[in-house]
Amino acid sequence: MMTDKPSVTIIGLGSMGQALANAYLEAGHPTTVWNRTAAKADALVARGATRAATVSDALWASDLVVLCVLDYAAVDGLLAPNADMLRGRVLVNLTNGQPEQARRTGEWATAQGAEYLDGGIMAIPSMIGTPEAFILYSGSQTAFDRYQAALEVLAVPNFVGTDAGLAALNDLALLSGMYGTIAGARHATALIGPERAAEFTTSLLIPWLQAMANVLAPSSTEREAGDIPSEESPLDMQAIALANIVEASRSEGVGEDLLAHLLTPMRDIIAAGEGDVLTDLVDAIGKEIRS
Ligand code: FVH
Repeated sequence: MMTDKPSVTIIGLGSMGQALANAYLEAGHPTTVWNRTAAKADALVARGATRAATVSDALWASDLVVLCVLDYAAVDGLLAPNADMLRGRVLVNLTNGQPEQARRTGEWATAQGAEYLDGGIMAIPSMIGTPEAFILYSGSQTAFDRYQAALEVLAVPNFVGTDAGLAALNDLALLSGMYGTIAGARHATALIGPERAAEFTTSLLIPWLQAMANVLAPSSTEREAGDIPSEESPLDMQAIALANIVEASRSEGVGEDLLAHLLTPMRDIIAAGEGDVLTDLVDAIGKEIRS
């Protein structure tokens, strides 16, 4: 097949790697694939992908190499024995990890003669290739600029800086917000009970959380720009509501820990006269978590 689209290698064909490889095949990129469990490549090969017999062959096949495996132990185990194949490659590592792991891998790959981009995928596999999916990248700006069009095949690319750890940092921060929201939502549906949980989530919880999203803005000025007048939500009123949630959770047999720990900082702020609106609590929680 003749094409001017760059060849790409995908290493790691779990549920995310499969979606990435399918997106490249769909977009007409010559695509080479490798996975530890070789059978996971079968369907992709049937659609036109080239199967690499070894990691070394996979690295040899394309200048652009996308790595998406379970964790950094797997990344290290795959790359270290094949260090001599990295020269001249752009290595895009979309494996979830910590900023320091990304920096360390970036420094190591660069020392082998590769250009390194770390990435944080903000999507689930079925979202890959849709406008809702975005991927955070950090590391080599020149590699990002050279391959931006190819990266757009997967998701909207968002370059967050030349420090290779920044994509992981932003990824983990976004996931932290997501897990906190999920935990709060689970608490809400536990209070409602299993029979009504699904209907409650769709008709009430999701619209409520969407309507309140502006309360997250980091400064009160920005929150006011988002039309949340502070004086409408006095903190002493909120403290009573929060105490009611904790008491109701207790009497309904629902774990109270998730929200009970907010009562102390809230009462401290009120007692110290340091704030009198809900948004002051948001700031106080932010400071407490940082310290
Ligand atoms: N799936 C998702 O919703 C999330 C969305 C956001 C990004 N994550 C991250 O993507 C990485 C891969 O996730 P995944 O969903 O593809 O995960 P699995 O389906 O469990 O596949 C894991 C692949 O990793 C291979 N692998 C594991 N250990 C090793 C190893 N020691 N050596 C070589 N390969 C290894 C595994 O191979 P196999 O078990 O099929 O042989 C799969 O290819 C991940 O960082 C997510 O956080 C996904």
